[in-house]
Amino acid sequence: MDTRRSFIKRSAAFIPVISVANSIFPNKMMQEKQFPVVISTWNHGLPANEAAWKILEKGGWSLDAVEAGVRVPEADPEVITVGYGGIPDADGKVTLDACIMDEKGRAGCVTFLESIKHPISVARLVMEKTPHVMLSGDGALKFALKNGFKKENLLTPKMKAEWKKWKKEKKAFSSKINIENQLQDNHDTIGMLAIDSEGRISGACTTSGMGFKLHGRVGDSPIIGAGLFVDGEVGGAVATGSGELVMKTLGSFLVVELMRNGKSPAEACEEAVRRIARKIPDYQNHQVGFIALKKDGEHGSYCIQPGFNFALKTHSETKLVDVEAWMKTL
Ligand code: SD4
Repeated sequence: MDTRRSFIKRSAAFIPVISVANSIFPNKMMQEKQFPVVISTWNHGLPANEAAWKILEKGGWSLDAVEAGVRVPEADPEVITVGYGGIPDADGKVTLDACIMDEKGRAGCVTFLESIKHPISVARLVMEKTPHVMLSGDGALKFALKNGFKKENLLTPKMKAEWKKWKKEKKAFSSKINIENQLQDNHDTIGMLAIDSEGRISGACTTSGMGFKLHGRVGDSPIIGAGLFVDGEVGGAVATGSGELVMKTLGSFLVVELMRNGKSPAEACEEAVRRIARKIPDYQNHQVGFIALKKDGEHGSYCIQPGFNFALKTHSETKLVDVEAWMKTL
């Protein structure tokens, strides 16, 4: 039977164990509540997050989760801005950009890659199997084929017809993207950030880029610091929208640095959009959206034009979040 004395004795032994555990794992309690967490850009982020979640909920690594997540829109021909079925360039070729980064700051990218359905997995192999960060064009294709990837035709009949129509109309090349397209179709580049149950953050970004771009054009999405940046000590950010604006301001790196200096993810994204608005004269003709995730699980976003959203998944929530826009505040 429990006497008061024996109870106090057992409790006294238990209390130091808890406080020692809390001092060794100061974020443990918080992590159990908030992690895992995954966020990704646009409506197509919802099914992508589900694929990532399958890995995260089993205690898997965020790097595996973000790769598996973004492979979903890469393989989906209905998503016309990523991977298979993506809008071709001015020459009628589907050329893909992707990058991936983990909590240790390891990074891999591919740019201007043709005929490979899953550029994100090639980017991961660049990171893991080469001393380099980026492979491009024919070199990236050669590397992919050497590592077991299969050549596939990524131009769907639907996109071939769109390209023919575009050529016939002889529309001038335009660098304005997302505004009309986004409002009609509401889908675009996929960027994803995830923190696993051990608090490790990773990110991935993959796209077919701007529709009908000049052959050889590479956007921000595969550029570390522009389309994606992850620092395991701080958090991560990804961008979507007109890559030229993001590259000129090194947007994702900026968002992470602003978080390092104390801004919340939402404040950091807003500041990066304000930077674009200050530096780039015709920014009003473009869309750019950032999403950011701090290493404690706090997330936020901001964009130029209304219409951008992101998908969120945690233990307690699965939802799309509409993002506040700079143009609404003018
Ligand atoms: C690019 N940033 O190639 C990509 C395209 C994109 O939302 O994200 N669209 O410029």
